[in-house]
Amino acid sequence: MEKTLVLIKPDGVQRGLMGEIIGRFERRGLKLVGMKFMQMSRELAETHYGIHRERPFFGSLVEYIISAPIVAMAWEGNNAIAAARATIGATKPVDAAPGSIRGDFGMEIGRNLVHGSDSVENGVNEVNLFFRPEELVGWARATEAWIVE
Ligand code: IDP
Ligand code: MG
Repeated sequence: MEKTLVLIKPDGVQRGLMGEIIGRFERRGLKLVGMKFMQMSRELAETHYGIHRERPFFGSLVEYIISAPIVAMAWEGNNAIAAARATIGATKPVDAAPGSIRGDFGMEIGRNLVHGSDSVENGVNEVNLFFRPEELVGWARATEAWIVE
């Protein structure tokens, strides 16, 4: 089953949007299999965003993501990566569709509220970066047959 790592970034936490953001994934039908409230270390941030190391915004991106607590979540489902990315919206909030998290709550790319894995492979790697195997919870959801045919 596909897994995606979703982070509520420091702006989402500081603005009191944790419940709102979690609720959107929950209502969508994704299944929560891991969650922790934490503050990222610089080392974890530089690893997580390592692909952007050479980009001009890398320094400010790392400072932003470690500046306050985040919520790290692992969500599971068929096409979990694509479903979560659509719920999150385009990277630039001004381009994000209304109804998406970034389209409803964001104004700037450097304060875009949420992270979501962008491929199946990165979903696996990012979930493993934030969660030990024993921190992931396999559970039978009572509503499963009403969400998955
Ligand atoms: P994504 O979060 O939609 O997958 P990526 O291109 O992977 O977008 O970029 C990772 C994060 O880096 C973005 O969510 C955003 O916080 C930040 N970022 C990307 N491009 C810029 C930029 O041009 N200026 C400032 N921050 C940026
Ligand atoms: Mg990305």
